[in-house]
Amino acid sequence: PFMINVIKHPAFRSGKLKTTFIDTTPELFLFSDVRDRGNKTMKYIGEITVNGYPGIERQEKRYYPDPRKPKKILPSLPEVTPKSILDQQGADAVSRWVSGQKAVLLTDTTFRDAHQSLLATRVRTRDIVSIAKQTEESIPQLFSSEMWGGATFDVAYRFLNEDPWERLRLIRKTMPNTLLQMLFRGSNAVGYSNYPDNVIREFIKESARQGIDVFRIFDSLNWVPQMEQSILAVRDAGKIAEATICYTGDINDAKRAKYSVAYYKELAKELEQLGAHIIAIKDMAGLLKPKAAYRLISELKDAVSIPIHLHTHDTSGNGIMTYSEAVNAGVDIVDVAMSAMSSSTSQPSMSSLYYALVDDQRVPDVKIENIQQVNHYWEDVRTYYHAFENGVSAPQTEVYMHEMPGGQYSNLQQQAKAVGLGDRWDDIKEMYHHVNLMFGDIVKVTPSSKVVGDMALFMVQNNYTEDDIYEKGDELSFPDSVIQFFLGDLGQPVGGFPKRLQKIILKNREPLTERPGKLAPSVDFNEVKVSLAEKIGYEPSQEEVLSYIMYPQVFLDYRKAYEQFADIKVLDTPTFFEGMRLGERINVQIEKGKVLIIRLDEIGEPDIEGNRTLFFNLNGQRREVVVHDAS
Ligand code: 3PY
Ligand code: ZN
Repeated sequence: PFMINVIKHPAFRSGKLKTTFIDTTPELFLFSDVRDRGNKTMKYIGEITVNGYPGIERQEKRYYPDPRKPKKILPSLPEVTPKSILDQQGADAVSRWVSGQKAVLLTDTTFRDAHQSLLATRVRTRDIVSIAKQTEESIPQLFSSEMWGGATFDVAYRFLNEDPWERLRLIRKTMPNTLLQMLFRGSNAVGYSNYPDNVIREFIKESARQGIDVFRIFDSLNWVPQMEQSILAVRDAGKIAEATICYTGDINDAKRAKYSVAYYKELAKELEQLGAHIIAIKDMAGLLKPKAAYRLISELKDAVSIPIHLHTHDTSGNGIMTYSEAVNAGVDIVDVAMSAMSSSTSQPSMSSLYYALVDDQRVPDVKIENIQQVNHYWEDVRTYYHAFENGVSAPQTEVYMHEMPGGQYSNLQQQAKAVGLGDRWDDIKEMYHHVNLMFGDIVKVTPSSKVVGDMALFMVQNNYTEDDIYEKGDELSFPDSVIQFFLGDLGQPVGGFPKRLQKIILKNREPLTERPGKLAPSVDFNEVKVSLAEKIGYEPSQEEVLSYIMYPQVFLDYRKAYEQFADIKVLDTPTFFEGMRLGERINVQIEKGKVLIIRLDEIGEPDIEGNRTLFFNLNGQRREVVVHDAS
């Protein structure tokens, strides 16, 4: 085909072909490059069209509207933005500026926690970047946009065939005037286990270099030593260290004395001492009831002099009321999401909060008309992800019983379905509550929440009761995450481990009492770089080395998929998840000025090996793709 193309070229036909032909006609190479991309893209589309997207049921592709975009954005330029203060005067100045604001400030979680909590973290870079510029223009007064970290890092590579670093760079470029915020799991960074201190420091340095301004640093057991290194690294990078208290229990319930107001105040003071610029209250399950919010925020405002940033989930349906009380008590910043991506297991709605406070002196300084237009986009885009909806369409007050974080709810449900326990979801929630008590009532958030979830699944799957664990525990092989937790690999829980259960689970192994990161030998980045280079065939960047350290197999699988399908983040989302309909035509812009026009003409019957031939038309030429039908 390359030769045919050469022969058809006007310069060749005119007979004026010179030896410099190749040099002066680079479009021929573009052509072969486009063709190669086309083949890889059709291979992906063929795979999805025939076999469906992994993890969801294969289905006929639906018809989706083009998402609505804001038509007329009302200008609402603030004099200064927190981003300009950070860049010009540093993190302490941002902290002071926040404290001086009368209106409550907002963080928009639409790009991170909202979809992690509603749609199993599946929202793709393309759908975020498409609205990023207009989001910034519509709400330039945001304190920050939470758009990275948590589960998004892992899920981007593992399920979306995307590079999370590239997502960060693209959003950074599109939203230059907004503080970009990430969720950072302290010693676990963006993973599920502890990493050596030098990995934590290097990860923060690289994320800051690529555009993160605010690091919300938490530890899944509220163990302060696990956050210290991260706070220092963020300060060294000149960025904002938002040190975090995870909220669990109920400060107004005398039976949950472990997690009292005094406990939270002590924690806040310690974190301020360590150099935090802001204290975050991370109510990851949405357990902070309205009156408790008033009390907690009031007392924390007295205890520390830095701003308080409140994060909650609306699972119970009480989120706006909790925020309203927190605003009365003087909270500085709250986390909200675009309405279409809010409520239930996600954050409360930005526009609901606006209207709830509209006659209040602390009403957020935003243009509601702008927010509503951006929201139209999300109303449409959310429909692309219908297969990942977690089924929670109404308030779930039983969250006060099971205490499952919003971000875990949809993921654990998927996990349960995957092991055939979909119909026992109510039992799993009940068991989750029970396991928490067996573990001594611990803080439950990634990764400690995963330990509780794994144990609950294990017990429900095998029909074990609590008594079974104590009586037969010596012969049982517990899930790895549970063993690691009791070994102290995630750190020390508040009040220590329950000794009897720890003995049963560890058998004869000795638990750690020190900080795991302190004992872990430093990683030699150069050594990793060399061994990774051998595996992927080129010299990796520092960000790739970091990704590989955190997720070795996931990263290698991503590279393999990339070799096979090239960069498929350019595909529109319906095609990405559902493939193509017969006769459908799509345009795929692979770069500026390079478009693949792909039409699916025919899907052949499977041959004796189960392979189907799909006939496509790529930019006017007929092409075949063979796909194995796994059904
Ligand atoms: C995460 O760590 O991913 C969370 O969102 C915890 O709430
Ligand atoms: Zn959250």
